[in-house]
Parts: sequence; C-alpha cells; structure tokens
Amino acid sequence: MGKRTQVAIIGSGPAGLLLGQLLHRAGIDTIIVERRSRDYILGRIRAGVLEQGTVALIDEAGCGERLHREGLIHTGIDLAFAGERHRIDFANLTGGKGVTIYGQTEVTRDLMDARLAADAPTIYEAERVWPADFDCSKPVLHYLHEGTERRIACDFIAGCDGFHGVSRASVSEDKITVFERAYPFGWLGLLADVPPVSDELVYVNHERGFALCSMRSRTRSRYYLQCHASERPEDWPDETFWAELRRRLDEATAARLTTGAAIEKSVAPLRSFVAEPMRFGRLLLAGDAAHIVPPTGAKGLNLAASDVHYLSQALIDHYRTGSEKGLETYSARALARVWKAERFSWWMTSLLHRFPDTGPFGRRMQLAELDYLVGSRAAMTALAENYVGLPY
Ligand code: RFL
Ligand code: PHB
Repeated sequence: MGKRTQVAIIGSGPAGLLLGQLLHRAGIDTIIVERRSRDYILGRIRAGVLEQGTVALIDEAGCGERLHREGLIHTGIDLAFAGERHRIDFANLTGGKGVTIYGQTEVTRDLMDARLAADAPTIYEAERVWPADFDCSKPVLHYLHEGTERRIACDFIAGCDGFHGVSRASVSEDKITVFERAYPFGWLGLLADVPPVSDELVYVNHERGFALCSMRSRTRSRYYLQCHASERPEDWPDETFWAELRRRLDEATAARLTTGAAIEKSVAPLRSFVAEPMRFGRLLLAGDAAHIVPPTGAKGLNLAASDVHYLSQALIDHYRTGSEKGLETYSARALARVWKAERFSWWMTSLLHRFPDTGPFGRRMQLAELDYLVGSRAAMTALAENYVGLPY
C-alpha cells in the first residue's frame, strides 16, 4: 500500500516531533514513522535542561504553554569541589540569560498532543523502516506495519531516528566521515519524588567520581553518579545509590539531602560522536542521528532543536520559493554549532569526571582549573555562555 507526503520523518523523538510541528504550521505535510509505541517513548527518562533557543522554537511550534507554566527558570548552576560549592551566575555573566528545567518526556508529550490535535499522522511500531532512492528526486520510505509492507513516496526524508537509527546506516560508508570518542565510564541516573537538595543544579567533582544533582520539578529530583560503563541498575539498590551520592557531596549539601524510593534507575554510556555531512541528497539527518554528546553540558536535546531550526527554515524556504540554498547549506550551518557544543560537552566531562588515568597529577590539574574558573570572570563567562546556549 502506498501513501504520499512532502516530508517523511523517521523517528518520533524531540527532533522528529519538533520538525513535524514547525512544518505543519508552515502548511507542509509530514508523516512520522516510528519504531516504538507512544507509551514506550513517553517512558524514557532523558534530558531536563532547555536553552532559551530551544524554548523559543517550542513556542514557535505552538507547544510552549505548559512549559511556561510548569518549567523552572534557572539563572545559574553550582560547581562543587574540594568540599565547597561555588555558584556560576549565568544571568549576571550573560546579560540576563538562563535555562528552563522541563523534562524531555514533557516536551515530547506536548509535541505529541499537538500533532494529534493537528491530525498529522504518526505510524507507531513500524518495523524494517528503510529510506531509499534519496540520491534521486523521488525518495521512498519503506516499512512494515501490522504485517504488511508499505511505502511512502515523498520529496524529502528527515532522519530523526537517534543514534541507533537506520538513516545514518543507510548511507554508503564512503560518503560519510565519523569522529568519535567513547568515555571509560557511564552515568547511573535515579529519579525520585523527593524535593531537590538545592534550588539549582549542582555539578560535583569528587575523587570518588562525578555526581550531579538535578530535578524535574520542585517535588521531583534527578540525581546522577559516575559509574563503570558496564554497571547495571539492578546492582544499585536505592540505599547504595543514596549512600554513594552522600559521600560525593560536601557536608552541608549531604545533610540537606532528602532520599526516597526510586521511580526509575538507568545507566547511560558517555560518548562524543559526529557524522559528517548531515545531508545526503534528499535525506537530511537531525539530532542524535547525526551526533552524540556526553550529557555533562546538557546539550543533547538542545542540539536536536538547533538542527531542527536550520532544517525547518531550509525546507520552508524551499517550498515557498523553490530555492535550494538552505538545503545546500544546512549541513555546514548545523555542524558549525554542533562542533562547538561537542567541544563544550567534552570539556565539561574532562573537568568533572575521574578518568582511569587521571592520577595525582591529573587530579591537581582539575582542581587548579576549577579554582581558576570560579575566581575568573572571563572563565566563568566562557562556561556560562556555552551552558545557556550559543546563538543560532
Ligand atoms: P531520540 O530521542 O533518540 O529519538 C529518536 C526516535 O527514533 C526512533 N527510532 C526509529 N524509528 C523508526 N525506525 C527506526 N529504525 C528507528 N530507530 C530509532 C526511536 O525509537 C526514537 O523515538 O533522538 P532525537 O529526537 O534526536 O533527540 C535527541 C535527544 O533525545 C538526546 O540528545 C538526549 O536525550 C540525550 N540524552 C541526554 N541529554 C541531555 O542533555 N541530558 C540527559 O540527561 C540525557 N540523558 C540522553 C540521556 C540520551 C540517552 N540515550 C539516547 C541512550 C539518556 C539516554 C539513555
Ligand atoms: C538531567 O536533569 O537529566 C540533566 C541535567 C543536566 C545535565 C544532564 C542531565 O547536564
């Protein structure tokens, strides 16, 4: 059975949904084809920090109402090391900027609801999704649904299917260059309905390893511990997690920690990855399908949004004027911003984690850099302007 649309989107994560909504508002038809079910996607706990540019894009998509009502505005973070906490005051350093705390799960839910209200189609639980003929002017997206082979004829295919998706994998190897660094550790995350230990996020450098105190709301906390990449959440009963977190916090913060039963616990590997270019004829990659950052700089979701900003502009311009220019420059424009976020995330990761080869000298280097950082307005400004998000 065949369908036709203007832009076929693979993946119903934040990148695919945001692109779909922006195109819909510009009168461009899309069909999203997704491997998982809606409930599965809404059960994934991921990012929680939105840059102002991401919030503006969600507003532009007409999906910002609940975000503005429930999201928490943070105008700084704390860095904790050597038993003390130091605030980095974003508002003061960046001319009033900050970030919004609002979970990726909630962003996804709002975008899915808007898509449903707009009657724009999503095919969930599609199998054997495969983009084809994107080198020519008539690409086709193949998939299997409820046991039947189906195809969508389209003008463009947007590969928004994350790191393990098929889009990047369907490009012949000689056309793509990959840059990669895997880190020798992971993050163990725990979500619990307890009030956060602090009003803002606390990033902790400790000799036992990195820790992060984050949140989803005033009553829901998200904590992370650096762990071995091979560790399983089952090996970390709640009590063990809380005890280890307490050990990595300074005394005053540890004393204020409220613990409770975990709602979710998972281990995420840390990786830096970029595939170049991001356009292959009429197949355009966006978000994790093209690049991955370690979560330390809170950039993953925000990069997916900035890609979608450039890509939606290019497609809207193409349908309005017939121009190819935006499509031709998409990859270079997106990658210029991607690489800066890759650098920032790598730097934050290097500064805050314990590496197998850190050693006593490396440890002193980290502490000296942190000490310099919190004493230098120039260094704090560099951190602040990257964290709140570089301009599009
Ligand atoms: P997503 O969110 O992975 O969505 C891709 C969608 O594509 C679907 N898909 C397919 N659909 C059809 N056919 C196929 N063959 C398909 N293969 C995959 C998937 O089911 C999915 O629904 O990518 P997107 O939209 O680019 O969004 C990117 C963000 O999700 C990502 O950058 C962040 O969540 C990264 N990330 C984190 N970032 C942070 O800033 N802070 C975090 O705490 C944080 N935690 C995480 C994370 C990523 C994780 N992953 C991907 C393993 C924790 C985890 C576990
Ligand atoms: C989160 O709340 O999940 C979170 C916050 C900041 C990060 C990474 C993850 O840098």
